Amino acid sequence: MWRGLGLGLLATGAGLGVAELVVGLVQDSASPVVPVGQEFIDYTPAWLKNWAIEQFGTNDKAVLVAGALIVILILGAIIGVLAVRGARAMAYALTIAVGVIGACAVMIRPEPSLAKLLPTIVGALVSLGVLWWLAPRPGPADETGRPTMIGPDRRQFMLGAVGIGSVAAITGGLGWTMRRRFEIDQERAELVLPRVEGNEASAVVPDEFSLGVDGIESFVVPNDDFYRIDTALVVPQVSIETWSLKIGGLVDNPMELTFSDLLARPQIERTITLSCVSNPVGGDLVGNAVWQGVRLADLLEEAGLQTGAEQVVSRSVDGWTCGSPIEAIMDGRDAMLAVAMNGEPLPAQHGYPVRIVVPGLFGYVSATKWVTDITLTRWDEFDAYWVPRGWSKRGPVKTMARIDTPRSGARRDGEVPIGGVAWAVHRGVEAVQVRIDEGEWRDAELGAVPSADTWVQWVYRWDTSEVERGGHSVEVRAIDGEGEPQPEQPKAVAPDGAQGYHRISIDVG
Ligand SMILES: Nc1nc2c(c(=O)[nH]1)N[C@H]1C(S)=C(S)[C@@H](COP(=O)(O)O)O[C@H]1N2
Ligand SMILES: [Mo]
Repeated sequence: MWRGLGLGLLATGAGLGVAELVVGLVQDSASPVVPVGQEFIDYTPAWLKNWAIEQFGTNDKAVLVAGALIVILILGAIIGVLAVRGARAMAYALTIAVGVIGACAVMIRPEPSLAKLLPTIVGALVSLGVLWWLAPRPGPADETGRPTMIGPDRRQFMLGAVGIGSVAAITGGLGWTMRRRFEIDQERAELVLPRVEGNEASAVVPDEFSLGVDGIESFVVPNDDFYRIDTALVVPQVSIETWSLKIGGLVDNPMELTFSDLLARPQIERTITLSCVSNPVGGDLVGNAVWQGVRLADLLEEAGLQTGAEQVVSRSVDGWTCGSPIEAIMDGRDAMLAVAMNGEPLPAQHGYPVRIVVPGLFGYVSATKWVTDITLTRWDEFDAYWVPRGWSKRGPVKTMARIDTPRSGARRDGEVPIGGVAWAVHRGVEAVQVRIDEGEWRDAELGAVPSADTWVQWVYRWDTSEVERGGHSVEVRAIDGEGEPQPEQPKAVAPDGAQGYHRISIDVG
């Protein structure tokens, strides 16, 4: 009896779990649970419906889903008992019947489709599989010719149960998390952001910052090409309906803002280069985008910073943390709570609906995506996520120049445009210099920039007509706005960012 109950619940749970995973993976597919519940409602007598609404109010949807689940699990338990009591055919038939009812419920809802049926079909097959595997079934006849039963012994059954239970829980949880991405896509597509004062059209990317040289990364990197770094296995799906930001710790007036509170505040728009501390010399974990949002300094001012606050710890919905020096946020630069990237609401993977951007700090100490909490504290009070993992507490962006074109090893002759991008975020780039075969440093031509917070395009037109045929080394360095040249000594990315010259070779011929 208990074994039958357990088996039935496992088979049903595994079916529901895997079905949920399919819902999370396949856009436009549908869980059978809600439609079954809906059908059930349509046939519920009015008095019961009214009673339920009175009792549960706006939770009636949750109650409905719970009710449908309970009914399905009870059926599953009955099926399990049938299966261990020798009525296996009956158990299979009932499982299929439940699947068919689920499928019918899905199909009579508006806009039926095959994709919608998929989770129900897969779920029913998984339930059948579990029944077949864990219920005793007839084996070959013994020597006296009598039928025998085979199936898992007690230990195998327990192991199987634990395994299947875990699979059900994991697939169900994962599916449930992932399905929300389809809902967030919809919400994000419909979201209209407020205009930025003084901006006619948002995020127009002016050509004036481009040198027009083929092969150099575009001045503003489109959202789809922007590098992505985070610890999230599944991109968090955070609705503006439920999002809020708490500001607390060493402040006089702790506050909590909703998304509409944030949108009601004055908006700024700034072009800021974001880069990752793990970017190797010459790497592409760096990008430049136009961010719209609210100045963080104004908010912290309003919250009433207390003396002694040194570190601004921000936390994302998935528990990731980072700590930024308070000076970097309060010294007048445009640190912001960003809601838009290149004229669109933040893409989910870049932190929808709200992230932090601080010009001049590496991402791991500033750029919290899906941010939901800001706590003012001291340096010795808290170590953020990457600090105990061997990374520096402070991470100012290092001055760096990168060669984008030509690719190393390319064969060229005549006039060769050597070009790329260089950044010293918030200090600005004063000059970029190129040297061939470790000769003299020669100034490259720089593109225009809107501020010291962005990278700059550079190009050096190398005349190779007098140059010996064969391989030549090309190196580049940037000099920041304080006149400080980028250091030559190579360093690895840990603990506070790579260092050294980007170097390529060009084959003249
Ligand atoms: N919630 C959260 N935010 C995060 C991270 C993270 O792991 N989780 N990684 C940070 C790091 S290391 C970098 S470099 C930037 C990258 O931002 P992007 O993915 O939008 O380019 O996000 C930062 N924000
Ligand atoms: Mo990073």
